[in-house]
Amino acid sequence: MKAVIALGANLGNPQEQIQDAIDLLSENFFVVSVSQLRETEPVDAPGQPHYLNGIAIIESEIPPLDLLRKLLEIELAGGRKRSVKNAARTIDLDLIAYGEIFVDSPELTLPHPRAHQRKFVLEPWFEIEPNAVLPGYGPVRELLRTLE
Ligand code: PH2
Ligand code: MG
Ligand code: MG
Repeated sequence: MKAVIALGANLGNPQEQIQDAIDLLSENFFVVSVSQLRETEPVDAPGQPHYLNGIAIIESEIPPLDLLRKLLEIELAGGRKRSVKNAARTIDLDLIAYGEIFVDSPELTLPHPRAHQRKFVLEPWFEIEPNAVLPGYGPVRELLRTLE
């Protein structure tokens, strides 16, 4: 199954931290593709530094919660500290979609509940997969159009 992972960082050296996270992803999974990284305006995070954002698509067959835990492990390796919601961070790896799996648990919601509203997720995803569909929400192309 393909898993779509959003990459983000806005503290320290975002470029380097995202590259390190991609390296760790590729030690654990087959990385199908990685988008360009782009600087984006912080969303719901007033006064923070700009983010660097991108998307990685990997191939995986492990259960969704195991995949989530692996992503959290990679975040920890990248110096991620958790404080308040949406605090600035050295590295953020968000599981956006995992095949056609739907999950609604306290630990994980799949697909990601806010991905359909976030250009910083949809634009890089569209770049590497123009025909992508966000399960339950529709084609990424259409979602982007409604955000214009
Ligand atoms: N992540 C957030 C909150 N706001 N804004 C941008 N531009 N990029 C992000 O990755 C981001 C954000 C919480 O995860
Ligand atoms: Mg996030
Ligand atoms: Mg996150």
